[in-house]
Parts: sequence; structure tokens; C-alpha cells
Amino acid sequence: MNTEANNTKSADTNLKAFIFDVDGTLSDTERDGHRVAFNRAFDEYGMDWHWSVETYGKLLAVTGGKERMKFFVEKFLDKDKVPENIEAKIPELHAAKTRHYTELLSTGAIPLRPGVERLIQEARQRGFRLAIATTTTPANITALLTHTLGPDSIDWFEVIAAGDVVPAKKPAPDIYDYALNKMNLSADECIAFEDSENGIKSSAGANLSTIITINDYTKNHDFSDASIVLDQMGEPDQPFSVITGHANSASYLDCDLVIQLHQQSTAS
Ligand code: XBP
Ligand code: MG
Repeated sequence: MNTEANNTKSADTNLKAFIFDVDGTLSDTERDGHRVAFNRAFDEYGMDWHWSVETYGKLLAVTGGKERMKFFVEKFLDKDKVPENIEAKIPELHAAKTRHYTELLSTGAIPLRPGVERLIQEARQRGFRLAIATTTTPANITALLTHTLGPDSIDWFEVIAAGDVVPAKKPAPDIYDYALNKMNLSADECIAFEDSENGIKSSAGANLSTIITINDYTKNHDFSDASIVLDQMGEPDQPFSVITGHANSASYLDCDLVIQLHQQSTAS
């Protein structure tokens, strides 16, 4: 069992900030959110593209919606099926996709994953600084946070590093480097939360300890650099399963366990 939560950061940790990925980590947004929004945009533009659950899993090899569409054109479409001027049309299509995605989120269709709200609230109470590092479009984060944690929650994150703010998206470390720089913190003062191989390549590339919560699309990814791999953050009445690593006697992810994992990985 987890011990009772403290109200302050433990004195002997140099951990200062939690940096969260969004898609797949805060919420399972890909299959029933982003994928559906892409398909609605394709329908709106009268295109015969349709990304199945399975195809979308392959397309997730590339992060970023515009980049993903380009990847689809280059690797999945027969040459004679490529629409004229598609490169020029992608930004417009992507804007439509963002509109469909944020509309979908506004219906409350996509909740946060188990344990996310609890961990964020505990981290705030204990004075940890919070940030976001993601490839998704800023409007998508605003919509997700507004319709899950409430509109004020956007201000809980002192840095929201997102989308095209860095040209090289994950797996490049740039988005994490950007967030660290904005917070004026070093990598060993922070910990990252990720769900995917591209995500941990990015966070580990920026020298951050990383806690992984897998999902259906990422369960077979390589997480050998992770501090721990969990099926979910878990709740007191909904224990996590440890895929790899050691949770000591904890059954859900709380700040004490985050501190322990951070200490172990920065000591090694
Ligand atoms: C998330 C993504 C995002 C979304 C789409 O990766 O790959 O591209 O699927 O977002 P990560 P946009 O969780 O590693 O950040 O369409 O807004 O680009
Ligand atoms: Mg992710």
C-alpha cells in the first residue's frame, strides 16, 4: 500500500518539476479522438481516405498530424491515388482535423486516464512545478484540459511546449529541451511522463528520467530507458500492474513513488 501522502516535497529530493506528454499519457486520445477527427476531416473534404484502427497504429510511427498525413501519402498510398497538390492542402486539412478534434473533446468523449488527475493535484499541493511537452497542436491541449480538469487548469502548467514551437518533433529531444529551458531547470531536476517509444526517445534524449504508462498502441514498444513501465498510473481502488521495474510496495503512482523512481534513476 502507498503510505499517506505528505503535504510537502521531501527535503532530500532535488526533483522540482513533472513534465507530461499529452496524447496517450494524460488521456487515450489517439484511437477514438485524433483518428476519428482525421477521418471526419477527410470526409468533409470529400476524400476517400479512411484510417482504420489498425492502419492508424502504423501511422503513429510518425508524430504530428501534418507529418502523419505526409507519411501516409508517401508510404501508404499508391502513386496514382495521390491527390494533386496534396502537400499544399495538408495545412488546411489539418486545421479541419483540429476543429473536429476539439469539437469531439468538447462533448466530454475523451476522459483522462486513471490516476492522472489525482497525481496532478497531489503534485500541485506538494509544490512541484508542472509542464507539458507534446507534439500536438496547442488548441488540442486547451480543449482537453478545459473539458477534463476545467478551464483554470491551463494555468497550472507553467510551460506548455507544443506543436510547431520546435521544428523537430518527437523522437527529437527538442520539445523537452525547450520546456527545460523555459523553466530554467536542468534535466536531473525534472521527471517526464510518456506512453510511447517516440516519446521516451525524446525525453531520454533530453536526459530526463521517464515514467511510462503504456496503452494498446504502445504496449510492444521499446522502453528499456524507462524508470518504470506501468499499465496505468492507477488509483487507490484500481491498482496498476508493473510491466518492468520496481514499485516497491506501492499499488498506484503517487508523488512519493515518483520521487523514489527519480532518485533511483538519477543515482544510477
Ligand atoms: C502525439 C501525436 C500527435 C497527435 C496529433 O504524440 O503524435 O501528433 O496524434 O496531433 P506524442 P496534431 O504523444 O508523442 O506527443 O494533429 O495536433 O499534430
Ligand atoms: Mg504520447
